[in-house]
Amino acid sequence: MRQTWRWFGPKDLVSVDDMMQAGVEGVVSALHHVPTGAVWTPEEIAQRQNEIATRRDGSPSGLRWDVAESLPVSEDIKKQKGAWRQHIDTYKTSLGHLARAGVDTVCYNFMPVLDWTRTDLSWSVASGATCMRFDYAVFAAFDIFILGRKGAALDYPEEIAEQADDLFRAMSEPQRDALAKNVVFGLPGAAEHFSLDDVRMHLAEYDDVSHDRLRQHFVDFLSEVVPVAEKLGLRLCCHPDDPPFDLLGLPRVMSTEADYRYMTEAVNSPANGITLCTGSLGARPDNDLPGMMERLGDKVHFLHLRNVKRDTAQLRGSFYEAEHLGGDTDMVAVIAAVLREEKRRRQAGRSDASIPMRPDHGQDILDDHNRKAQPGYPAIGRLKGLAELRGIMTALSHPAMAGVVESGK
Ligand code: DNO
Repeated sequence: MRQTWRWFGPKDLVSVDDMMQAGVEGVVSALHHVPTGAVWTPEEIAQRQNEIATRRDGSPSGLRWDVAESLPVSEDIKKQKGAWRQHIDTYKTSLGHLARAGVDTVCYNFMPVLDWTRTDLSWSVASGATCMRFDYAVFAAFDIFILGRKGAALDYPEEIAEQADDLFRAMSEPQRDALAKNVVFGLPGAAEHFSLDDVRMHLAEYDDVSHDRLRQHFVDFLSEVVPVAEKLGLRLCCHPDDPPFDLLGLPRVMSTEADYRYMTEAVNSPANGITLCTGSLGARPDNDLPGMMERLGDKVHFLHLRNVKRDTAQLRGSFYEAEHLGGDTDMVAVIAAVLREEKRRRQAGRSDASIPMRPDHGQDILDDHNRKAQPGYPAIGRLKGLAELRGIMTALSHPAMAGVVESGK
């Protein structure tokens, strides 16, 4: 595994120098300031590469930009409305520019309107650390009462809708505003910043987009961009829905193993791959992460290693972002499955035998509380996650463990 680290660019409060001290081997970044649908130009790409390659004192960092996350897919492409054909051309152009610059792994997602969604960006756990949380009843309160989406109450189990009612009544105006902000404005690095009216307008645009239709639009998009990526020697990798179930009446089509199987088979190419995000997928108890890595591993081009603790056994429910080894996903089993996949690749002579991973998110601990970097991307909490994951990777890669890792026991 190649140990990478997400960097939001020069505005990131965690610097290139910081990530070097965390011992990372490569960098994940994006041109967040370029509006979705516009070309990532060679000049802008070169500038970001240069920023990554340079320490604060001007000396070389030795780091390179390995993964683009995300090259965003426009709403027009997802809906097949407006400028969608032009946006697909733009996407292909940006892929060409990235390939020529040597950035060969490109992550994206296909979630309508909202990317990852949380109700609390700073939720306290017993240790005094804070983390992000998705509370289903609080989210329902936002949807039914703050956003006021028509028919929203019917999308929730009765007891959740009742809890949402109580929660909403107990909230002060500032608390309601803060919740709306967490849900719609809290996305790290998002180019767009939505108001509630923007969200309402976007939702209305999806009135006639069912799951099947969104899935078809996704396949249409892949049919266009995957052959281009394949020729360029790129690896595209789709990030799962987070959380992995429908929100706000919008369809979500990348939430399960079956979804991944469908999309990788619909356009079968080594360039059409997966970002296995154990945190996003792990919010659903029916996603067996070690098994998914074992079965889909061949197509996994990028790993987000993160853990969540679920409140319930329901398919849709609340969860919080646990420590990397502390949640419901068996991280040791996932890493063992990754190591087996890497071994298969080495034996097959594949050039992508070392899969880039990043410690995804992290709890805010110690000095993170003062630094206040991007939600989910603290310096120390992430470093702790990386150190723990690295420990497992190192131990399981030791010759003494060879038999154990290979037998999957
Ligand atoms: C959240 C991230 C996501 C991810 C996109 C990929 O922390 O993992 O925002 O970058 O969904 O397109």
